[in-house]
Amino acid sequence: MQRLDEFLTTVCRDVDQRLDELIPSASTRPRRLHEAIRWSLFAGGKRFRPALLIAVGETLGATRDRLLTSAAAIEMIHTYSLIHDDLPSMDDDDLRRGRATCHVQFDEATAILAGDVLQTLAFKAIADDVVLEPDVRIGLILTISSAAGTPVGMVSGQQLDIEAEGRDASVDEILAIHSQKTGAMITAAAVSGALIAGTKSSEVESIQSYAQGLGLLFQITDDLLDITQETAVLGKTAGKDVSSRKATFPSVLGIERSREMAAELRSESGEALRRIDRDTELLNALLEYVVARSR
Ligand code: GRG
Repeated sequence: MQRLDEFLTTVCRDVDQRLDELIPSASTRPRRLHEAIRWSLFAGGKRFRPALLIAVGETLGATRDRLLTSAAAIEMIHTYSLIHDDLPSMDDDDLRRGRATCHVQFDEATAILAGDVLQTLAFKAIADDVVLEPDVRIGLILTISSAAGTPVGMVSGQQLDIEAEGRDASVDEILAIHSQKTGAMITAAAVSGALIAGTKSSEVESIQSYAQGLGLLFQITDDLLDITQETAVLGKTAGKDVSSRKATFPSVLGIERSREMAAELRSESGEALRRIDRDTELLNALLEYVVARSR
């Protein structure tokens, strides 16, 4: 869809520009830290979470100027999670976004610190975002910190994921792991767009339902791509879930049932969008994008 392609192109351009403004330059001391952050951040990620935040915000009437810093902050937290996920003590990966992982290119200590400081810079950027009213900034910090943390956020989901490795997991377990590990930040991105637009609570609830389905759909597609796609296209090691005996949707449900579940989630998210009295074409197109993505 041409409108989505154009939208994603402008989002990548604008978010990268804002990230460049918010992150210390590579020549700022300590240079190695800032080089490491920039190595992982500007490595060609899809910018899906910023795109979702901006798509929701613009659909609900916010200007891009109000959305960009929060979109960049969400991407900083996402990139920190990827840097830490790739560490030897976690997934021990050497390829991410088509290049060497941060700890391989630099060293483990620098990668840990780069991840840590991406998280602190993200919350500082939101707190400092003078185009937003103070109560909106507090709402964003609460929403995003809850989604990134525990007890039902990205870090708790990562812990559950590690604990489930190498053994059979139930459907309920897999849903808990992925709604926390991947879904929480995707939902927070969408809700943040709605908060910045000053949306009424009934619409925020519909956006939340849409994004919860979208988050699980994103993960099921990710699990299927790990089996069906090549390393060169993914930009990360294909087949890693199977070799590490990860708890994934296909490992628990099988490939066919995972595909059926993806179709059900797609339809439930579409239903949630129909409850919003706006032009939701872009948000629908993002659903299709997640179903059809190849990397
Ligand atoms: C280490 C605290 C901590 C959390 C790690 C997000 C995460 C939790 C781990 C990433 C591992 C992974 C492959 C998760 C599956 C779904 C996912 C988040 C994929 C990566 O996101 P994309 O596809 O990546 O948006 P790009 O590179 O395009 O940004």
